[in-house]
Amino acid sequence: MQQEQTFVMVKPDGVRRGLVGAVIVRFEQKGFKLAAIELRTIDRALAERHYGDLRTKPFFSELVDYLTSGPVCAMIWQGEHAVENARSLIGKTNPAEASPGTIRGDFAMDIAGNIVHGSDSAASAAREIELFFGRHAASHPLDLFAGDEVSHG
Ligand code: IDP
Ligand code: MG
Repeated sequence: MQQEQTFVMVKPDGVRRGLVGAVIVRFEQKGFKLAAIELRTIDRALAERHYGDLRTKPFFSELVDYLTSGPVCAMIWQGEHAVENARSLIGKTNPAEASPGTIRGDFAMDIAGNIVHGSDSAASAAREIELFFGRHAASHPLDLFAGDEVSHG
């Protein structure tokens, strides 16, 4: 069983709409374990670094405005193939194309307000975890719930 960590963030529109709980429930129901969580308002420098690969896009400054418009809920979720599983729970970037049953498919309509972020690769996850939670958090999956194997038989 390959344990992995991924970085997930409820973006300001999701926090504003009271969807932090709904997002957490879906990750817990899927079987992820929460490894870290923090509500914080991020500055433009961090938003620009987080979305650094989109720097040349025409919507980049609008994206940074969006991400800094209120508190975000930054989380590390851990589990089997966490990056891929998180992306499939979250759904396609454009909520209009995201399937019902996904977070974006169920809770959003507009690409500029798509509620939630999830890392797109293991390398992105490591980079984003370090960016938001510091170097010590990015090293390896934690042995969080050592008793789980026993309770699941
Ligand atoms: P992802 O969040 O599904 O990984 P990315 O392509 O990495 O999608 O884009 C990052 C974020 O930038 C999206 O979640 C969305 O908030 C925003 N975004 C992407 N494309 C557009 C666009 O065409 N207009 C406005 N915002 C966009
Ligand atoms: Mg992305």
